[in-house]
Parts: sequence; structure tokens; C-alpha cells
Amino acid sequence: MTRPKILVARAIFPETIERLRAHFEVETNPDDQVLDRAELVRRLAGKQGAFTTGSERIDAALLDACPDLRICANMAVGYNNFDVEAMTARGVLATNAPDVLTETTADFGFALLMATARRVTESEHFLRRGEWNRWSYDMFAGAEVHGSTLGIIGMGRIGQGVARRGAHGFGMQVIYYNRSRLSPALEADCKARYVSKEELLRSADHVVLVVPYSAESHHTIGAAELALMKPTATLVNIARGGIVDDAALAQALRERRIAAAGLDVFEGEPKVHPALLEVPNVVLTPHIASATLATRRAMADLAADNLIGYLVHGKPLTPLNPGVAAR
Ligand code: 8YV
Repeated sequence: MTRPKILVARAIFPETIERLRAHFEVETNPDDQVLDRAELVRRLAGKQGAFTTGSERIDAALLDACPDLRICANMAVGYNNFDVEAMTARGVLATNAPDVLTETTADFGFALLMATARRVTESEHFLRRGEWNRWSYDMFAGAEVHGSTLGIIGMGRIGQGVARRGAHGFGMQVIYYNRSRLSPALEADCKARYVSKEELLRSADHVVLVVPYSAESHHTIGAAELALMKPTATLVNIARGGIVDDAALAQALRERRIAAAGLDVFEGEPKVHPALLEVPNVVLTPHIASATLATRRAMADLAADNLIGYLVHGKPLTPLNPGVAAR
């Protein structure tokens, strides 16, 4: 019996590749090049499965050029690199990697909030430049975290993780805005109060964005929303580039219309808007919110399990378009 063929689009853990090799003929990308459209199509020729990351765009044109493809398994919870509608129309299964990264990503959201509010990187740069030569009463005085108001936009699993950390660990008043309201039990668990987006922006001391990217969530935070925020407030984005208008944010930070921001994701990443690199009051990290070895391993294994589950046993674990598997 011939074994299904798959492409692992980027370098991943050797142990995960070994697991995949037990079931499939596997083409890998050991040099870890980011594959452009033409190269991705070339390597996917004759493959039934693709192990993808956020860097591979799977859309109608690619699918039409890869008629053998039956499943794309994303090693990410976010899947804005997938055109799920086009995949469903062509009978291609889409899977993502939820749950395994929830707590790790919420930890990082909190790390970025703390670093932003307490000016951790800005003050470290000052020290490294050799500028620290005396104490002064307001040196790098930041914003209070404990007891302050935490506003969360996007109250899915990761948003709830951030809320619990804030409410239970730091005694914060948590308010949230989401497309749909949480159940009373979940609201109680997160000690979170549902408010309008406008009220959240006006009253939060720290705003954390954890909303999935889509056409509707594009520029959820732009100049108008930044103008509603307190001049002392901070903004953290661990969601996706494009949720924030980075140019408008850089301007607001430069003019101190908000106090500071912490960004793990950027419009057009890995490029970063040059104006953001110029302002001191922003903490910048290279999309690492899920990056612990244990969590990245769990994400890779879940993507692999989806490929094995579907192509070998007909049962994917975390399908985005389950109707395709049922056909
Ligand atoms: C990934 C992420 O590292 O899961 C997500 O949605 O943003 C990150 O955890 C990234 O997308 C690479 O696949």
C-alpha cells in the first residue's frame, strides 16, 4: 500500500518529523526557508497533506494548483493564513492547534503587560547605554498594575486566561468586550464584567487585545479608538498584526496620547513599522507569545496528530471545517 505524501513546510522538531515518517512519505524543509507561493506549489505537487505554520498562505489559487491536497494542518491556533471557505469548497480539510497554547500565551500577555506598564525594556536600554548614574524620584515611574482596571478585547480561551491572571493574581477589575457575552459561570470564574468597546477603551488602565484576525477585526484599534483611551493607559497586542493600525499607534505613542504599548505582532511582520522602532515607550517582541519549548512541541504534535488522524484514520482532532471529514 502506498503511503500518503506530506510536506512539512517549515523546520520543526526532529521528533515530530520522526512521528510523521512512521505514517507518511515526508518532504521537509530543513533549511527553514519561508516558501513563496511558487515554491510552495512546487513542493506540494503530488502531496495529500501539508503541515503549515502562519507563514504559508493557503488560498483558492494555491488549492487550484495543488489538486491532490486533502488536508492542511496549521501549527497555530490562529488561521487567518487559511481561506477556509475556499478549502471547504474544494474538499480540503483545515485544522488548527487550539488549547495547547492557551495558558502559555496568556502568561506572555501578562509578561508584556507588566513590561509595558513598568517600563522594563525602556529602562534596561537606558542602563545598557550607561546613562544610569544616580537615583531620582520619578525615574522610569510607570503605571500601577495591581488593583488597576484591565480591559480585554477578545474573550476567547486566551483572553479568559489573561483575565484570570489579572483578577485572581493582581486584584484587577476586569472588563471585557467580545462579539458574544460569556456565560454567567465563565464571567464569575474570570471575575469579568461585559462592557461596550467604547466603555472599555475609556475606562481601562491596561487594554489587552486577544481577538482573532479577520476583515471585521482589521484595525480594531486605530486613531479614533486610541483617542478614547486614557493618556496614562497602556495597550498590549498578542493577537495578530493588523488588529492595530501600527502607524496610528506609533503616532499616539510619540505624542504621548497613551502612555505605552507592548506588541508581539505587527502589520506585515516580520517587518515592523519604522515609526514604532523610533518611539521609546513601546515593548517589541518577535511573535513569541506561544514560544516555550513544551508548548511549541505540543502545537507541533497536535498538527501532526491531525495529519495522522485524518489521512490514516479518517478522524482529525481539531478540524475547522469538520463537514469535509464527514463527506
Ligand atoms: C504561532 C500564533 O507561533 O498560534 C498562533 O496563532 O500566532 C503562534 O502561536 C505562529 O502563528 C506560527 O504558526
